[in-house]
Amino acid sequence: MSVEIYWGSGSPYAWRVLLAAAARHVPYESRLLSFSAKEHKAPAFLAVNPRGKVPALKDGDRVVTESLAIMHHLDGLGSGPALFGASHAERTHILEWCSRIVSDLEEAVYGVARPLMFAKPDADTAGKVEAALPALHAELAGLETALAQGDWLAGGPAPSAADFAAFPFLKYVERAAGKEAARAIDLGVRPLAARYPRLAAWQARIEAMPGYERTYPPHWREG
Ligand SMILES: N[C@@H](CCC(=O)N[C@@H](CS)C(=O)NCC(=O)O)C(=O)O
Repeated sequence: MSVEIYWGSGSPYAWRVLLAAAARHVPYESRLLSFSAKEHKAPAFLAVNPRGKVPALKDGDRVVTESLAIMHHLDGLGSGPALFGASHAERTHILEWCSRIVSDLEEAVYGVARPLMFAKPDADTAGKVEAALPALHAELAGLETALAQGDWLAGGPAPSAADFAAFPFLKYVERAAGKEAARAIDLGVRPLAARYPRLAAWQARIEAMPGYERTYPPHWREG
């Protein structure tokens, strides 16, 4: 029996998990929930995850929540290069990267993206975004530097959980940079390749992965 993955379109956390399933060739039943219809707060899903958050994975009677833990669970089910490394030393390094992404990259991305994605554009939007830009660029520069050593953030010949933890946040900030409210602000992320050529090439490597298309947020295709 294949696992079930509950996810929402555009959730960077859910996207991580779909990328991990694709990379590890884990077959899954897609349970796409509609945020606008509040399906993630409906009784049917609260019975799976009482916290009402996606992603969640169901594997028989077992439910796993939290994107990093779900990626780890998928790692145990899949084939091909392990997302959390093959040795203790590799796992330590990959977890180090994942923690850095969760604590620093996410916050830096949200600082810039949230005022553009959700707030009503007003005089303060530009101020909030501009105040958040240095932290974002510090994180992006850190990723760019890491990619000077090889194709993947945590090194190694194949993508790890660190790459899939970071990738959706890069896409998220690029999408925010395309919003109407961002027109008057130079965010320095579109096109990404202009300032961060290695990051752009890394994105392209992930996008070329078999199964990538199934992970792409469906409502982003509509604009
Ligand atoms: N730390 C969680 C974050 C999950 C999360 O916040 N998901 C959002 C969607 S992007 C959600 O379901 N939010 C609904 C809510 O918080 O009520 C993870 O890594 O999976």
